[in-house]
Amino acid sequence: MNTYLEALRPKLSELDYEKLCAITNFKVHEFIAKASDLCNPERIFICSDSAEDIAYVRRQAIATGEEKAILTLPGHTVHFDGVYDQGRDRQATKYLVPKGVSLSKALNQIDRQEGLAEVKGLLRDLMTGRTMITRFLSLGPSNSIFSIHGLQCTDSWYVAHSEDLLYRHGYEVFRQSGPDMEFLRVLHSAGKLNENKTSIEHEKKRIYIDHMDNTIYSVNTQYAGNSVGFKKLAFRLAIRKANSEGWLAEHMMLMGVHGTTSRKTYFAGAFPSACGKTNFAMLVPPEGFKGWTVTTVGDDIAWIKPGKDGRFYAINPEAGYFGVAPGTSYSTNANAMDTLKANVIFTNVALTPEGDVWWEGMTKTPPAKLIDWQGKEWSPGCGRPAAHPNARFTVPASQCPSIDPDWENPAGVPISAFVFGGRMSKDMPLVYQAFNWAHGVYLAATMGSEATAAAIGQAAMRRDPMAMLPFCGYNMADYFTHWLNVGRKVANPPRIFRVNWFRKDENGKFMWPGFGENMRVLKWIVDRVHGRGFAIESPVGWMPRFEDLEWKGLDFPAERFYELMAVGRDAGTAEAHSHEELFDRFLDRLPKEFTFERELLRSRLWRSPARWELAHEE
Ligand code: GTP
Ligand code: SPV
Ligand code: MN
Repeated sequence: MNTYLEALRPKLSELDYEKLCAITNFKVHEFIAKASDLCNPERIFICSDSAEDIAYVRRQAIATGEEKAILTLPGHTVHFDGVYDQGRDRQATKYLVPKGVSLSKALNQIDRQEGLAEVKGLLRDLMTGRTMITRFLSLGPSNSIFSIHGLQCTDSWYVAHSEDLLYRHGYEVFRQSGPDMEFLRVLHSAGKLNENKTSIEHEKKRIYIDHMDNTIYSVNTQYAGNSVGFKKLAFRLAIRKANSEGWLAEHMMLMGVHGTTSRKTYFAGAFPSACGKTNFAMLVPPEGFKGWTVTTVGDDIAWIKPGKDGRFYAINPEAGYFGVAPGTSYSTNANAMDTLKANVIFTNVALTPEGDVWWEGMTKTPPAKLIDWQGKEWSPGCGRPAAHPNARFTVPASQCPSIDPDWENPAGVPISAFVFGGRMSKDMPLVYQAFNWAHGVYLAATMGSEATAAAIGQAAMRRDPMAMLPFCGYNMADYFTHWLNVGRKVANPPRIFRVNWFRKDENGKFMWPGFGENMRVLKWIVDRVHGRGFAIESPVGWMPRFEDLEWKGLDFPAERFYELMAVGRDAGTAEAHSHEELFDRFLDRLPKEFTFERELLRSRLWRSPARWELAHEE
């Protein structure tokens, strides 16, 4: 007799009891029983992959008030998070480590016993009177060597519904695989809610990662980045697993580009949160690119493994997008807008009097009256944004018109280049290519970016190596070494590029039109990858001349392009100097190559004129 199953029985319907019995993995029963013991829900709902169960979760999200149906858009709902719950919370997110162990000085960590006692204390009896929903999910396509499975227990129908849109169903995998299948575990409670069904005890928000037990605890939060365990929390566990097994789990979008003559070329790109991954992955080629197609594989996370043919292969472990709404419009990202036609949860957006959604940048002129993301009346010019800057949409990837035909290929897609880009309003050129793998890893590791709304309380300019600083659950220096090593192991590692769509002129205006026009940069990258594109050696890397980019359909003066590409010697030297500050934090284990690369950068800058411009080279 399985005592866990028997203990759970009184809280399960007959049908749900059967669903749970059909899974023979004893660890599943154990996790759910312990979660139930701790949180004390009134009942437990076992969500299978059936359409009926999935529809029930969505209906409950609306019935409980966690989501509201949008009357003008059938199939759409909206959910609001609390004022203090509008992004990933770095303060509240901690790694549990045993006594005397440190994963890294730079990480937020807490003694494992102490942390477990604290978070379990907060979770105790928190689901009283509520239903605990259990969701079985698969990260990655079915039958893929990449895929990892997960189980989340939550008292939030909104979270359970979001997971349905973002991940592949996994109940059948759990049912069919025997008693030994490994899986990730997440226990979440939204905690005390107000009358709007918003978590209120934000001082008691905790997100604890127990890598020793592959378990995540999340409490008193609803923001999906903190509560949907398989988004950025399981990602942290995957990063550690990748490190120990010789592959890469990255904060990257994945896209394919098909030109008029070339084969399809796949790219992986890391841009820090709210710096353009979703938009780049869904890029709509502008006029002048007839015959070119861009396809989307993923917009946030990529798992990358060396293949037998000397190339890297990547999959998207997710099956949906949790994308930034502000700035998304038919002119910036038509693919995203068309993806949003059905089955969407909007979060923290503004509502029109008709009950439709709106966010900054969605239309040129805002509606005359809105209810803002905090439920207050809003009119243009009132001085507040109507939607929160980190307002988002949650939507299945399969609805994206540009979805790549191979996005679910269990073997992944072959990667030809890595593109890294932050949000830099000064000094950082539009595009350049690394001289070699080690230099490329250095460029990626020193990536800087200006603060965005995706995380709470960021410094104005921060270094965000590979866009991974918020997520990497071990020493960053070891992570850099891991990157250098995986590149050494494959015969043909991807080429590495740095891009920056966000340089501003003296009036504070973006100098580069961005979005679809990024295709011009992308085409040069495709050309370089296939050994066709021309480049000049600059102090920072290989750069295209004006005539190396395709300009058909865009009136962009050469002088302006050269301004965008200029490298200031003093600014470059200051930049190189501040790399030192970054590396000091990880000094104990910093790869030697990084010291050499910094020295080489300084010497190239020392030899360059005060303002290095491509035009001078001609
Ligand atoms: P996360 O989901 O947080 O990881 O973000 P992301 O990297 O996917 O960023 P996303 O594509 O959602 O873009 C974030 C913000 O940057 C949005 O407001 C976009 O409109 C804006 N953005 C994206 N690409 C460009 C661009 O090429 N130029 C300009 N000016 N803005 C851009
Ligand atoms: C990010 O912040 O990078 C996101 C959103 O993609 S979250 O799910 O909060 O991580
Ligand atoms: Mn992200």
